[in-house]
Amino acid sequence: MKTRAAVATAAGKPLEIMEVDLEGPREGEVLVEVKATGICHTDDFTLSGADPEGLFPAILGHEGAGVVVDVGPGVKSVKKGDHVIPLYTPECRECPSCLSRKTNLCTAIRATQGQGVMPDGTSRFSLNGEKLHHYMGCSTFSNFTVLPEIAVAKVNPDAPFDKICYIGCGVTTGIGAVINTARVEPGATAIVFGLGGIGLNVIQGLRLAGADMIIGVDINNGKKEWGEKFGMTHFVNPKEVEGDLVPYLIDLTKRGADTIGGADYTFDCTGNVTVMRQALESAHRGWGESIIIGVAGAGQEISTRPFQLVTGRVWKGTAFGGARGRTDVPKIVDWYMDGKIEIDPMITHTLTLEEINRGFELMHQGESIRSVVVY
Ligand code: NAD
Ligand code: 022
Ligand code: ZN
Repeated sequence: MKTRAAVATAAGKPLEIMEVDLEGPREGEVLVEVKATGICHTDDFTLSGADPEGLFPAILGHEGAGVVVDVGPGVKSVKKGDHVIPLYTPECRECPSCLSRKTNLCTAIRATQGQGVMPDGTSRFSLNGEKLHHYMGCSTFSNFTVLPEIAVAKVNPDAPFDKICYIGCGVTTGIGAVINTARVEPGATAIVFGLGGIGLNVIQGLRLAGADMIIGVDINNGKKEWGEKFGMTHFVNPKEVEGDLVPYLIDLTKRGADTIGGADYTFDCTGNVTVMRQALESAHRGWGESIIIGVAGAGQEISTRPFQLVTGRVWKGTAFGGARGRTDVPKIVDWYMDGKIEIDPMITHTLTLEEINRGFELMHQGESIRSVVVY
């Protein structure tokens, strides 16, 4: 079949909207009509050429929602008409990682996904007979896409596509980091570094978990109002702090009889390795945990003095918020439908596929929290 897609033809070039060829689903695969897709930082990282693993030409996009329109042989868990969210972190429930219960990083199709092809080693997308790469196993910048059955989460059909697509990455990453990775308890203190599309979801996750003190840190004062909307209790702009940021934050988190200070949980949502160090060092001595969510540039390194860990701070990271996609994503959609979490105000721009490059510009300019393309 033919489908309309935004194609990444080469690194550093704007996406080109065109008709491409798409083969139907093979064994264990499903054909999905993508109804909406978010534009996320990783799409930009790859398109820019900064991603050493980026492949071209490719169909990017990994934050979508749509409807199953066809299934290949052997598919049992979904059927035509089901509403689904594609998963860049699949959940096979059979590999050693899934069975371990210790990680969400399913390994069933990991190698081929990184090579931009389906699990059988081939691509379903082509243009004039030339192969186009899949991206993060999703390729949601195409109106129709083919996905492995284990890489779709079946969700409530009443949920609006143009909002729940964000659950395909940003919402689940932020909320999941709080619930699954940090396992924040009621009454906790927390610091969130970077109040963008991820950090705001960490903040609403902290509110949901019952955290008492939720400190947001951002170099952009415009983010104060945004943080407050989702549960932030204190705002700090590092550029306006006299002296060093870490001692300032440690002092701010001193409560009652605790004269040591430091937060129970801190989250990096910037991808900046200097900020990651500040986040670790502003965690409480003896038990504070710091969670890295931000993705740093290729080859970047983090550092701290080992004494920071010897004295009980814990450094952790999280991918897709530690969420097991087929199990957890439908629950987050239900939380949205039940009004337990908010998504609508974070979607600041809705675009057509033809306008997709403007979505990337808005992200560069820091104008958007999230831009969503509706097909
Ligand atoms: P964003 O650009 O919307 O937000 C980043 C925020 O950080 C901005 O508000 C910016 O002003 C602020 N900031 C920049 N430098 C800062 C500094 N020195 N101190 C404090 N604040 C600073 O980005 P986003 O969409 O929220 O994504 C954040 C990061 O999360 C990215 O690196 C992205 O790739 C990553 N991410 C990771 C996962 C995962 O599974 N681990 C999933 C999705 C996104
Ligand atoms: C999504 N991300 C950032 C913004 N939006 C993002 C990027 C990478 C990962 C997670 C989220 C990530 C963390 C750890 C891994 N990845 C490796 C997982 C593994 O090896 O099992 C990651 C993922 C997918 C891909 C590359 C890296 C890919 O499909 N190319 C989950
Ligand atoms: Zn993403």
